[in-house]
Amino acid sequence: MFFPRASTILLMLLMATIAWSSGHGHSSGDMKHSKSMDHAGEVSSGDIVVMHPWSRAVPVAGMNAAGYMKIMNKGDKAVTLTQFVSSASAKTSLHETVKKGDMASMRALPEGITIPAKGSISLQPGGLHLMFLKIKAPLVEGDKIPVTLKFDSGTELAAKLMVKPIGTTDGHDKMHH
Ligand SMILES: [Cu+2]
Repeated sequence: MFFPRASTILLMLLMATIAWSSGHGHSSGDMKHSKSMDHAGEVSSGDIVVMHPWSRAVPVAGMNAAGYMKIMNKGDKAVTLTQFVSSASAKTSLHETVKKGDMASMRALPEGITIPAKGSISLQPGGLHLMFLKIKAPLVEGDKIPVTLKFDSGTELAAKLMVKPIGTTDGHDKMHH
């Protein structure tokens, strides 16, 4: 009885491994490797390209978190990012950080964020950003947060924000520059 059972378990493990690797693109299973391969995290839909989507580790559920990326519009009409959707937080919002003297505060952008024709915008610390209001679970370095961006053109784009260490200010992986 032992051998058939053991081989069944082995078969299941093998199948799980196959499912895992096919679901993870060119992942070698090596964490260090997959991290660098996902450096860009670039995705596109229609005229819109999202580059380098990232977030920052947040240790406690219920806190807010920010998301950053570069968004390019290759089309010849301006497009407005109206909303983003994520299962990572109870609510989401588009925000801008505004500095007055030494004070930095955030304001919501209910009208969305417009990307000019043949242009791009950068969501980055100190400026425009996605805001996750009350995250459901801590954001852990190396996690990828699924986010769907919605545009007034009807374009929807699914991106994955790479979670960088606490304290990261530009999201760029120094190893690759
Ligand atoms: Cu904010």
